[in-house]
Amino acid sequence: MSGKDRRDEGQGGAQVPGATPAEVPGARPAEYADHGAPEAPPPSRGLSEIPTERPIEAPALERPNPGERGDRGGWLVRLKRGLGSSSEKLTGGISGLFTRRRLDDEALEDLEDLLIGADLGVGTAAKIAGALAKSRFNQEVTAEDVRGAVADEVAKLLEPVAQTISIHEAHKPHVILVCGVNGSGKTTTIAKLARLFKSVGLEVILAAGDTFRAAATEQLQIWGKRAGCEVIARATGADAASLAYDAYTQARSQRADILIIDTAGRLHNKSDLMGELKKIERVLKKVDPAAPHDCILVLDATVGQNAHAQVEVFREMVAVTGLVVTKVDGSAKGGVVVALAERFGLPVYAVGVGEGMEDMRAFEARSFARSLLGLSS
Ligand SMILES: Nc1nc2c(ncn2[C@@H]2O[C@H](COP(=O)(O)OP(=O)(O)OP(=O)(O)O)[C@@H](O)[C@H]2O)c(=O)[nH]1
Ligand SMILES: [Mg+2]
Repeated sequence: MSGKDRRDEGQGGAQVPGATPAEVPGARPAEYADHGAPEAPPPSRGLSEIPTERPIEAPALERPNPGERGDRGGWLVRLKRGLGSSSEKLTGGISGLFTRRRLDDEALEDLEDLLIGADLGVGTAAKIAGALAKSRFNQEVTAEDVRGAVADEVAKLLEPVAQTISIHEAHKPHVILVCGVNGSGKTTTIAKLARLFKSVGLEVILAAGDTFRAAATEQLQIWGKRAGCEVIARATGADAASLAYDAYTQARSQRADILIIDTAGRLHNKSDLMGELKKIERVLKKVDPAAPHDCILVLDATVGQNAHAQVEVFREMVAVTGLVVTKVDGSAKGGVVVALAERFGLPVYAVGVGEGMEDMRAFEARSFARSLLGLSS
């Protein structure tokens, strides 16, 4: 099947569960009362940097200098290692196709198929092939030329989604709901975010909204301690929405800057659990209709094509504002990040490059694109 044939087939997303969330079990209506109109639109404080090779205004954060080898090398090496399997597929494939070859229709179609095979998505593959056709049609090209040109196009596609999370100070707290499937890296990402926010002097409270497993609460408490954040938790089996509501009112009364709410990992095809997530969102809105102010979907980069279904279904349930893509240091299927950018256009706030609290970086379009094509930055 050619790339062109595949273009009309869509991405084959999973079924969206038609969840009709029930009322909060054991809800206490008086406490769920509306706290009045939302405050005047808050000024946006650009928390401009997830720790990255770019300098950041973060007094407590060890900041890598832009030109310094240490961190830059470290992060790029991990990114390259992580993207290794996708990168090999692409670079090997391109080398196989283009040992001096005229960039005619057939060559473009072969390239398009290769890009689709590397998870970049049908739409992206067509765009890249189209851009190459425009600039180099019928020219003789080498594999190097093609890799460079593809990397440039991928970087262009990624640039609009390479954004940082903006914290609105006046929200007090800015509420971040974190969701994703089991084991995608939610709790670890929360720890990384907490550390980052604390490092720029913001008061952060964490809510252990994964009330299903005692171990989940303990895990967040350990991370909270390390990051120096209060963790609001309840007994195992407590209602997650109720906890989220109470955590929000408490964080509000304490004038915290940020509240990050962990949630249980849920399979996107389990409608009851997805309904529960919707319920959490709904009770937060009783305090402030604009809450949660951010809803981060955490995606494990190693899952490949399944990420499409995850984004699709979580977006049906809650207003996802951005993505954090984790395990980019593992055997990541990086191509899918490009496909997601093209298909959904959701901001990618950060990427996870390890299990430690410091192992999060800004998503940088050019570095990512060039690593994906096996090129040095
Ligand atoms: N290599 C690597 N491992 C990661 C990264 N992020 C998370 N992990 C690991 O992935 C595993 C799952 O991480 P968690 O943060 O517990 O994931 P979760 O989404 O909270 O999981 P559940 O609560 O069970 O749904 C842990 O072993 C983490 O150390 C990352 O960026 N890179
Ligand atoms: Mg967790």
